[in-house]
Amino acid sequence: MPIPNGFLSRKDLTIKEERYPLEVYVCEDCWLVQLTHVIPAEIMFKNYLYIPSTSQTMLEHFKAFAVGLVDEYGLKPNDLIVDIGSNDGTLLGYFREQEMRVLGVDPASNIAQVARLKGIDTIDDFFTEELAKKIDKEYGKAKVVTATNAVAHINDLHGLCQGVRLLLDKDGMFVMEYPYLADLLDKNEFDTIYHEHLSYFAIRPLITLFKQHGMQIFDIKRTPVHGGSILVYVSKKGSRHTPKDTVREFVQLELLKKLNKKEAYDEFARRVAGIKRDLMEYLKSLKSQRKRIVGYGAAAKGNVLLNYCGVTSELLSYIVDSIPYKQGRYTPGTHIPIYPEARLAKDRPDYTLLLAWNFADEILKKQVKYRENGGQFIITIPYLRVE
Ligand code: DWN
Repeated sequence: MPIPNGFLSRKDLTIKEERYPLEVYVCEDCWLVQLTHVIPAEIMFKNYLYIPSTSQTMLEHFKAFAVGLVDEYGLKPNDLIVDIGSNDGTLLGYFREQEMRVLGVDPASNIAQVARLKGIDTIDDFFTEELAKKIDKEYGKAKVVTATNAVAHINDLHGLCQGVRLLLDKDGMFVMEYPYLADLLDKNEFDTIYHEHLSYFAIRPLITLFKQHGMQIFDIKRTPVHGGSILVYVSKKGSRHTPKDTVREFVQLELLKKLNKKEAYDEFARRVAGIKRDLMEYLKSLKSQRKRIVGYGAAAKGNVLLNYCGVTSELLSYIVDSIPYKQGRYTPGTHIPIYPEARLAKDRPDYTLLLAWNFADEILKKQVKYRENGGQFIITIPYLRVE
């Protein structure tokens, strides 16, 4: 598999692309689902093309996240909030609006610059125990450390825990948000398995991990973003935060779903093979009827689906996407050109394969005209359907 966010410019098309094994394993001791082949983080994250703030859904989500946390835990003006994987500072911007002191940490130098231009102090480096010591010295203890869609990207989970523990004040909390493994399996979200995501977390393996570092999960909340995510609240042992019933409820849910049994993962693999077969049969049948098919959303997960299923520009003539960085480039491995979204209503292809299925509501609302003129969306997750 090529790097999932490794979009190519036209001149790159002739250069041989690096490909890497993409194999996902489950540990039959602690049941952590994880990749075995780790691409060096510098290759994937130093110059990064993904920004969440082009999606209204994510802007609303981050605002609710920040306002909710300040209200629920009575955070005070000037409390320090550190965001790991802070990207363009969108989430921290909402904390700053509530007079919190904010600091971003993100290795993507190109996007850290965007955050700084918005006045969000950002360190463009990987979060490690060493960096946590420097932050503690320069900024003091953090009331909250957040990490939205970031922990799964980190290879050294023990270093992360040590750094967070060191940086948090005694009653501080670490709030991590990530796509929930139970939803990934239930909804066949196989395309979210790619090199940026080294771990696919259920709650039980995280309880084991945090316990090794004198920390505990004290609350868990569900959120629908990215195909079903959870917010996990972690504190130091002995802090004022005591575990709520939600922790026990999620552990029971996972045992009920047999996430500690090998069959759950073998059945998932069988369902994924079925989706690949059905999608390719369907696209090829449309092509044989001379239908025009394009893609929508040059998402990292979209690149996984395209490369895994073998969808190339033979089947999809182009993909539209809202992110300026991606327009004018080509998808990794499949070399499909990417254009601005406006092309869809103008060009009116017969079918559009929705690669960014996690934003289906927002995108289908945006493309009412295309659909009123007979355009149809093909959606593959959780099962193949046309809308
Ligand atoms: O964990 C990660 C997730 C959270 O985001 C990162 N490792 C990488 C990234 O994955 P992704 O690229 O699959 O993310 P998105 O945000 O699901 O990608 C959506 C794509 O769709 C973006 O390229 C933007 C595009 N889009 C669009 O063209 N029109 C999105 C919306 C909402 C739209 O209206």
